[in-house]
Amino acid sequence: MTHCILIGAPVDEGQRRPGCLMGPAAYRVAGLAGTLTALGHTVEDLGDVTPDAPGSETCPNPAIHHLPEMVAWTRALRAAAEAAMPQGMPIFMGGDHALALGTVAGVAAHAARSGRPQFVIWLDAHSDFHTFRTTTSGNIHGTPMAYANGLAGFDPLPPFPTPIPGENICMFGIRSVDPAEHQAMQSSSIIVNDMRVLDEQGIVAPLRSFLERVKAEDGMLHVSLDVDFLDPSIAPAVGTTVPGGTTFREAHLVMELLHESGLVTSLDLVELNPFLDDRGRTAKLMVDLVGSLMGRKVFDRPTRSF
Ligand code: B3U
Ligand code: MN
Ligand code: MN
Repeated sequence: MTHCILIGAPVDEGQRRPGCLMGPAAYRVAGLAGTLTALGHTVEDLGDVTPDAPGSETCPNPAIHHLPEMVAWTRALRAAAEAAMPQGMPIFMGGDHALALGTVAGVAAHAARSGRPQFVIWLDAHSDFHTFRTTTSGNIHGTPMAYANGLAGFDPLPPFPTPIPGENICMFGIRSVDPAEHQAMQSSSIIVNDMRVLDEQGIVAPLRSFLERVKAEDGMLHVSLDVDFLDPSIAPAVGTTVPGGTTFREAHLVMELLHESGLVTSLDLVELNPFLDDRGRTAKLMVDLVGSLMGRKVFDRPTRSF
C-alpha cells in the first residue's frame, strides 16, 4: 500500500498550444483518485499548485517565451515536490513537460538529503535535452532533462540542486531529437532507448537492466510519462504528436514491470491537452496506465526480483 499524493501542476507556458492547463481537471474527472483507492492505496489530493506572481527575468535567447512564468512555476513545484517526498509518493498531474524543471529538482534535492542516488526514467517521443540557449522553438518543455543532468545554460534558473548523472537517466520511446540535443547527448552518458532499440530488443530487457541498477544502488526512481510516448492513434490529446510511438500493450507492460520492481518513488503525468482529446480517451488511458503502475493486473504472478 502506498500513500499517493496528487498534485495538480496546470503548467501551460512551456509550449504554444493552450490546453495542458486543463490536465489536472481531466485526470480528476477520469477517476485517478478512485483508481488508486480501488487498488488499496491511500490518496490525498493537494489541489493545484499556484506559483507566485512572475518576476521580470530575461535570458539571451530571444526565442524563449514565458520565462518569468516558468521561473515561478519551477520554484513552486520544486518546493511542492520536496515537501511531498517524505510523506508518500507524489503524482504530478500536468501540465506540460516544463513542470519537470521543478518536480525533478525537488525529488533530487530530497534524495540528496536522504543520502540516496536519484534515477529518472523518461518516457517520451522527445529527449527534452535543450538548454535555454540552444532551443530554437523557445518552448521550455523541451529543456528539463538537460537541466536535471546539470548542463550550463539555464540562467536565470538556479543551478540544479544535485545534478543527476547520465548513467542514472534512462529514456524510452525517443523518436524526435533536434541537432543541438543530439550533440549534447553524445557527450553525456544518458541511456537512450530510442524506438530502434525497442523494435529490435523489445522494451523488457533494457528496462530490466536499468531497474536492476536502481535496485543495486538503493536509488530513488522518478518516472516522467509524456503522453507522446504513446502512439497518437491511441493517445491523440497531445500538442506534439509523433508517429511511431509505443502501443497500448507495450505501455502497460512498462507500467507493470515498474510496479513489480517496487522502485518508483515519484511520477509526472505530462503533456495531456484535454482540448485535443477524443471523448476523454487519452485521459482515461493515462489513468489506466497509472493503475498498472500501481499494481492493477489481470492475474497475480509470482513477483520477479530486480
Ligand atoms: N525538440 C523540439 C520539440 C519538442 C520537444 N518536446 C516537445 N516537443 N514536446 C523543441 O521544441 O524543443
Ligand atoms: Mn516531453
Ligand atoms: Mn514529448
